[in-house]
This record gives sequence, structure tokens and C-alpha cells, in this order.
Amino acid sequence: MSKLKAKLHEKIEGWRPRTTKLLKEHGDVKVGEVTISQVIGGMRGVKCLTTDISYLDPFEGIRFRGYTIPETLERLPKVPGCEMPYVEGHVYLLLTGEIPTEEDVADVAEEFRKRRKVPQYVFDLLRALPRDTHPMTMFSAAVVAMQRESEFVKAYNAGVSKMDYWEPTYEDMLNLLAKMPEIAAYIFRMKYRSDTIIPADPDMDFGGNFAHMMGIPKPYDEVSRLYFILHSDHESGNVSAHTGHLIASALSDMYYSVSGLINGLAGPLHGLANQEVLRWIQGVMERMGGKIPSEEEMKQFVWDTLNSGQVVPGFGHAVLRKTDPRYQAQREYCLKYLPDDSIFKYVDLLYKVVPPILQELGKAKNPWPNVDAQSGVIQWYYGVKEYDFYTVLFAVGRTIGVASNIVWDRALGYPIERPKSLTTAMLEEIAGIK
Ligand code: HAX
Repeated sequence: MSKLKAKLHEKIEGWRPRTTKLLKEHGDVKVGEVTISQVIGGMRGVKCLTTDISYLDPFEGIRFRGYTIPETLERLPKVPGCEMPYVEGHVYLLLTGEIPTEEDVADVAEEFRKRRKVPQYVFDLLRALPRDTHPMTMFSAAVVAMQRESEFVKAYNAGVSKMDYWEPTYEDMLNLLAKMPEIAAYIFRMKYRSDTIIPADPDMDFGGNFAHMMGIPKPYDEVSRLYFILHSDHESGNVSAHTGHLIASALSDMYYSVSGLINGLAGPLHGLANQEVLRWIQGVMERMGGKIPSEEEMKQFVWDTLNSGQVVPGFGHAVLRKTDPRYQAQREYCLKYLPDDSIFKYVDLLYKVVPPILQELGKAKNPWPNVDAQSGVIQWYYGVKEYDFYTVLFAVGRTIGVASNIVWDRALGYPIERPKSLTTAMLEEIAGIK
């Protein structure tokens, strides 16, 4: 071990007990408006962000502009002959707060059509990366590479007034969002389908065109629409949304912000959990030789995971205190279209087995499944078995919500974010530790 690393190791070991003591024995001591456990503990529950685009109730789940998931799916205009709404309509809803008419949806679709063409250098960049690069890294790199296209930067350099910041920000949102399905599908086909790229079909809607470029027949278009809508927003405190908002607060443009949100989403405690769920289940399946485990066997796998110090992916949430309605919406889809699928059966068995175990363990505040527990099953069923791609789908959806927020951030003139930090010694002093 290098001298520097050894020194650091020694420092960390010495520091940790201080943090633990502060949290355990003085967590409720007030520091201004908040407590020591909130200062150290990832700001859980601190009310210090504002958004009107979605709200997450711990027991009810997400509402998009006031609408629950079933209400959103029911009220938005549907693609003809399909059960799922236009993603374009959801973009309209999140940006404006109003349910769009068919005409409004056609308008958004036309906006996307005009802005769809991905610059060639993005594909060249993707090709220059080692082929085993994680698809989230590829996606993030592709997005940030397009930063030179930013309308906000052009307007800012030309001296645009603060009051008008939102307009070029809105242009950046639509320009970027219009290209994301094609970039995502390109990464998929280049990496996992022998580099056989399928060109976009400009006459198709956002979700339909994505399914077409992925090369997956119906009803994958329905899955894509459902997926992008469900993953779009989860108020502002989650890592991807907060990262996007934070970066944009420095007036970094949409491309920097979205690339950043993708990086945050790529963590296994956040969006990457959907990949981890499938990886975990594959491990169980291998050990079971492909047969569905009994309840007892499944319990043992869960305990083995917990006892080895890992989390059970797809369960728990920082805010939710019930089964995630995004999980429920996808479960309903599975019950309708793939009730006999073996991986769905595994996931359903987990739904039965994991919550009581997490409750028994008594650490997790929410023992119930989150969105990521169910999403990979559907992808796998339709042939997307390369589970490290799943979070890219999440990222396309999440950009809709975060970008809408960023447009509103600029419209309402929210300032640069700058919370205040304290030293451990200061916290100890506040807690009265000698
Ligand atoms: N398995 C095992 N332990 C878990 C757990 C799980 N699924 N969920 C929570 N815990 C543990 C935490 O690790 C923590 O342990 P320590 O005190 O030892 O650190 C303790 O229970 C308390 O955690 P919490 O307050 O209930 O939850 P947090 O707000 O700290 O974390 C997480 C929320 C989602 C990160 C957490 O539940 C987790 O790690 N879940 C598994 C990963 C996952 O599914 N992530 C996706 C969440 C949804 C999402 O953002 N999607 O993008």
C-alpha cells in the first residue's frame, strides 16, 4: 500500500467513530432547521427543493402534475390501436400541467420529427469507444458530446436576458429528447445485435419508433411507451433528478445536465438496480439449475445475500413506504401479457418472500419493492436479455421529467444551489461532545 493510501486508511479509521457517534447519540440535535442525522445522512426528508411537475407521497406514490399513474395512463391521448398513451402527450403534460388534445400531441410529435437527426460525430464517438464500455457510459458520452449544439450557450453568449433563459433551455430539451431514442437504440444494436443498425421511421411516434429501431416487434412499442412514462419523474430529490437540477443551477446547459443525470442514474442504489435485479435473479437461476425455487429456497437466497453484506436489489426506497405504483403498473402488464414467464414467477416469489425478511431484519424503512424490481422482467421477455442496457431505457424516460424541471427552473429564475457544510468538529461542538 502506498504511503498516501496508508495515511488515508488511518485517517478514515480514526474518523469513522466520530461520525457514528454523532449519528447514534446526537442524531436529533438541531443544526439550524435540521438534525445531525439529516446533515450526515444524505439530507433525508429535508424539505428544500421545489417542483410542480411531480409529487411523491410516501404511501400513495408518484403523481405527475397531480395525476396518479393509472389516471395518467387513462387520460393521455392513445396511439391509434394501442392501449398506451403517446410519450409526446406525457411531455406536454409534464411541461404544461395540462392534459393535451390530439392536436397538441401531433404538435409535439412534429417538433420531435424536425429535431430528430443525430449528428454523425455522435455515432463516430460511440464507435471509437471500446465495445465493452458500459451502455450508460456510452449514453452519457453521446449526450455530453452534443453540448456544442446548445442553443442556451449561444443565447447566453449573445447576452440573452435572464427572463428569457427558459426559451433556449426549452429548445435544448426538445432537441436532445428527440435524439435520445435513436442514440439508445444505436448503442443497443451496435453492442448487442452484431452492429446491425435500423434507421428511424419518421412517421412513427416516440415509443413506436424506439421499438422499431430496437428491432423488436409489437407489443414492445407499448412496453416502450409505458416504460418511458413510468420512469419520467419522481419529484426532485432523487439522485438523477437532483443531479440534473444541480448542474443546471450553475447555468450549465441541458446537455451537461442530462449527461450528469445519466451518471447518477448509473449507480446500483438508483437506476442501475434494474440491471442488478436481473443479475441477481440469474445467479439464483443458475444455482437452481433453471427450476423455480421453492419459497424456502428463495428465502435462503435472500438471507445469503443479506448476510454477505449486500442489499436486495429492487426493494426499499428513501421516500416510499409502500409497494411502488410503478412496480404495480408493470406487474399488471406482466399478469396480462406474460403470466407464465419463469422470470416473472421468480420476481413474484420475491414479492412474497423479501418484505417479511427485510421487516424481520428491521433496518430497511421500506421493505416493499420499487420500480426496478419488475422492469427487467418485461425487457427480458421481449428479448432484451442484455441487462446492462436496462438503465439506458430508464435514462431516456427520466430525461423527460428532469428536462421539464430544468426548463421551469430557468423560467422561475431558481438560483445556483449552494447548501452549507460544517466540519465534523463543528457538529461535535453543537452536540456538546467534549
Ligand atoms: N436490502 C438490504 N438492506 C436494505 C435494503 C435492501 N433492499 N433497503 C434498505 N436497506 C438497508 C440500508 O442499506 C440501510 O442499512 P445501513 O443502516 O446498514 O446503512 C438501512 O436498511 C436503512 O436504509 P433506508 O433508510 O431504509 O433506505 P435508504 O433511504 O438509505 O436507501 C435505497 C434507499 C433505495 C438506496 C435502499 O433501499 C436500497 O439500497 N435498495 C436496494 C437498491 C435498489 O433497489 N435501489 C433502487 C431504488 C429505487 C430507485 O431509485 N430507482 O432508480
